[in-house]
Amino acid sequence: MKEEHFTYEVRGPIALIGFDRAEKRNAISDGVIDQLEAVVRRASAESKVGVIYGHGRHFSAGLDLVEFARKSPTESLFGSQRWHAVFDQIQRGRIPFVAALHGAVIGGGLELAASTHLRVADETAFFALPEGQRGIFVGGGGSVRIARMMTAARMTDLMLTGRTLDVVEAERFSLVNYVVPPGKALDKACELADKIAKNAPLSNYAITNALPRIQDLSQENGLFVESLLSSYTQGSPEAIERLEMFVNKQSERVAPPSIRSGNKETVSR
Ligand code: 1HE
Repeated sequence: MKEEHFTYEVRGPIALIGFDRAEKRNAISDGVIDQLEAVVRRASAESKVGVIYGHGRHFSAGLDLVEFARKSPTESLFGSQRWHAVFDQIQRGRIPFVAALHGAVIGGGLELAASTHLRVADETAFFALPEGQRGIFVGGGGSVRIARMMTAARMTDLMLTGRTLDVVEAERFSLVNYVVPPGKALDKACELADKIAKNAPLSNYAITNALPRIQDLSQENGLFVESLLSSYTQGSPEAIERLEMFVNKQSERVAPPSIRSGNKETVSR
C-alpha cells in the first residue's frame, strides 16, 4: 500500500494540509512532491485558504537526501523542475496559502514555506540552507523566492557558512511574518486564514498573483497594471456590495493597533 505523506482536513473555508512523514523529519521525496501536488489541487478547488503545517517535531528537513544521492544529474534536473511546478501552484494558484512553521525549516522545507503567502513560526523554529555543506545547490525555487525575501546577500551567507537562524533572526530577515510561542503556530495560521477567507476572492487573487508579478515590471508598467487591477476589482459584484455597505455605514471600522492586538505575544510585521 502507498504510504500517505499528508493529512488533509477541511475546516470551514480552510483546507489544512499536514505534512506527515515525521519519521524522516518530513523530508521531501518524489512521492511527497506528487502527493503535495494532489492536496494543493484539492485545496485550491474546494477551499478559500490553505494552511500547510508539519506533524512531528519539525516542519521539514528539506530534500530527501537519501533518495537524491541515488539520482543522475538528469533526474535531478527534471526533479527540480517538478518542485518548481508544484510550488508554483501554491504561489500562483487560486487561493492564498499560510505556512505554520516549527522545528527545522531546512533547505527544501524553507523553499516550500517561501512559496506560501504568509509564514507563521513558533519559537522552536530554526532555518538553514545547508546546500553548501551537502555539495549541492537549491533546486526548489529558493534562489528566486528566498533570495527576494531575505536578499541575495543574506542567502549567500546562509548557503556559504551553513548559518542557522533562530526565529527572531528569521523575522528580521523577512522570512516570517508572525512569531508565536511554542506549539501555537497552527492556531495562529488558522486565525489568519479565517480572516483572509473573509476577503473578496478576487482581491485575494490580485494580492497573491498580481503583486509578485508587478515586482518584476518596470515602475511605469507596474503602475499601469496596478491601475487596471484597481478598476477591475472595483467593478466586481463583491466590491460593489462591500463598498455600498461602507457607504451605508454597515461595515466594520479599521481598529487601531491597541484595540486589535489583544494577543500581546504576537508580533506582526
Ligand atoms: C532524512 C533527512 C533528509 C532527516 N533526507 N532523510 N537537509 C538537511 O541537510 C537536513 C538533514 N537533517 C537534519 O539535519 C536533522 O535530521 C534534523 C535537524 C532535521 C532533525 O534532527 P533529528 O535528530 O530530530 O532527526 P535525525 O535522527 O537526524 O533523523 C531522523 C531520521 O530522518 C533519520 O532516518 P533513520 O532511518 O536513520 O531513522 C534521518 O536519516 C532522516 N532524515 N533528514 C532524508 N533531509 C530541492 S533542493 C533542496 C536542497 C535541500 O533541501 S538541502 C538540505 C537537506
